[in-house]
Amino acid sequence: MSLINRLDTRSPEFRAQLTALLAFEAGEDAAIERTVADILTDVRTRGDAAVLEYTRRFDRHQPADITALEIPRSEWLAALDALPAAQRDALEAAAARIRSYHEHQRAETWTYTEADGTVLGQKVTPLDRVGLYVPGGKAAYPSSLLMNAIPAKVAGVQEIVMVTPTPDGTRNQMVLAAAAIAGVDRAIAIGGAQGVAALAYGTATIPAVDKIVGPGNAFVAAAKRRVYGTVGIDMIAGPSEILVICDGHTPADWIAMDLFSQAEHDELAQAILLCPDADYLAEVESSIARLLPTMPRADIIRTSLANRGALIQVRDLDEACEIANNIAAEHLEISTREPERWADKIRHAGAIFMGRYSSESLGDYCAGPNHVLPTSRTARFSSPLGVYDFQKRSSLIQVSAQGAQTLGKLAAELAYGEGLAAHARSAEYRLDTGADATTTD
Ligand code: HSO
Ligand code: ZN
Repeated sequence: MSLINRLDTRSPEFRAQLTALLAFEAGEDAAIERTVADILTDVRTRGDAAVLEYTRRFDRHQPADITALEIPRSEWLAALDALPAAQRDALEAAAARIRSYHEHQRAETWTYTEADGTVLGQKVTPLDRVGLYVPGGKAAYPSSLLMNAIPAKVAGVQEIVMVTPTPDGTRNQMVLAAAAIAGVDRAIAIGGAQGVAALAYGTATIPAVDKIVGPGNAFVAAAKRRVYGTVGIDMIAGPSEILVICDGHTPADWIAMDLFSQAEHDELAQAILLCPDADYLAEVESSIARLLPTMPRADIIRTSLANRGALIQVRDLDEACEIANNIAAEHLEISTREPERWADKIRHAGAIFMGRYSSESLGDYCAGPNHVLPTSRTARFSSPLGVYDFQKRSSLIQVSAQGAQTLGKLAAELAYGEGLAAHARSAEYRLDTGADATTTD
């Protein structure tokens, strides 16, 4: 069996093969949905007592009471101090770069004044309080904590409440250290649907937040979907994806490893290479064969490449761009000469890595842009997580006495047309009809 699927755009079956390769349904699991619905209701009605019970049951440890689940700041600071110096420096340097990148995204309040003195605008306000879900176990990535918390801080969010399950009571030290660096305000050792419920509804000890962000398992995703509306949520992430467009002149090992870098996340991750040069594709395939056994996560990579990976021969780079727009990948590497030329043609991708030196892994950790990106073709209509996800807008309307004349007539006309007389009269009161149109200033 070959290591990775080989496709050719010239083949009559190509479109069908590509569609099959891209198909990914997160799917709703009825049993999970029922369990989650019950947990949400229980936490909503019984608060802390329910949170404590579920934590004891699912996380297999016996906290004395709910307050024992708060992870005190002294513990995060100790975790930070205990980190090997090189790791701490790297986390801090990455955090600084992520912060300065996101500072460019901050939206500001704006207004403009019309000729008659009417002022219109938009006031930008950060969310008050954000809940950050951090998974427990092996997929607890400190880098993801930075990517979620820092934009919220840059937006001006006053309080970030992190929840993280601690299976068997074990706390991930690098995650706690990252929380200290990112400026998280509180950390609570709860997780699963009960953690999401506590954040959405609030309990006596856990404050209700306005938005919940961060990745989680199927229970967390189902809980987030269900509390949406009571609170805001971020996107529900699918498996990681990398799409590489290469002109055939980047060392084949580099590209093979770039494909591995996302394939190693998950058996369902997707790694695809588009290239016009058949010899180069063969070279990458031999790099894959040679390098794969050296990888600690070889099993995951092998499954991911065999099921969802592909080396695709294209007619030319124009066709590669067209296919890339169709795939709308989470990450797109353009490993060619003059990458700007091809990037110009890309309309749909979560992040575009341009040139042979821009490996996706740099974006995952420290280039600066966010690594929380639209997956499963949602880059067609959505964007990377950013400061704008933690800011909201209010419209500003300040109508001058003169402006009220023109707008009042317009509004009244439309309001009578809709049969809404109070609207019309309210606007007409402010028309300068002489009689009692007096105000105090
Ligand atoms: N590539 C992942 C993010 C990540 N990579 C975290 C390493 N750590 C998002 O698709
Ligand atoms: Zn990654």
